[in-house]
Amino acid sequence: MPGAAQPMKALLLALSLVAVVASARAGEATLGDLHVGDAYARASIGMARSGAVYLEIRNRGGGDTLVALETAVAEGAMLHETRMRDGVMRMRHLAGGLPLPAGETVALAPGGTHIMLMGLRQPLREGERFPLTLRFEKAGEVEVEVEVLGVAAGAHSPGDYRKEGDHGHGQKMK
Ligand SMILES: [Cu+2]
Repeated sequence: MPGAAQPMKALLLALSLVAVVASARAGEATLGDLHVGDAYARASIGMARSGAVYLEIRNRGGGDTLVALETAVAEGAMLHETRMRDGVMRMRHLAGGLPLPAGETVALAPGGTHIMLMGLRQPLREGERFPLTLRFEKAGEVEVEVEVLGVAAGAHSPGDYRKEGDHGHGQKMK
């Protein structure tokens, strides 16, 4: 049946287009040379008033800085870095923003730099999504849909500041 192949091909093409559109929406956004990907939050526990968002930003252009964040689900959203000091994990506000060097990918991950949500207005439930606005010093603003994953999501990720060209997991840049 030579005639049957064409409709099938058309159907497969349509399905793959749907898949592309869907993956471009969840947890991803593009603004000029900046691409935000893998944006997710961990589900909040009980009545917890804080949460954390992780994502990565690929910068194909010149250097920029992530300077501010805003979301409807929390009273405030700010950049934190996590550091071990005297054997204790401490979080520190990155007051100057997060530098995005030209041509590099900066990854925020559990145990490292993260976006802290303070004063949650609602619990973050697994499977839900919420919008987060990122403001860059030069590029301007972009909104990304953050996916809420499980409470321990990302626990095995390689950590902070992965650079492009650094292949495979478990290789940490120092
Ligand atoms: Cu924090």
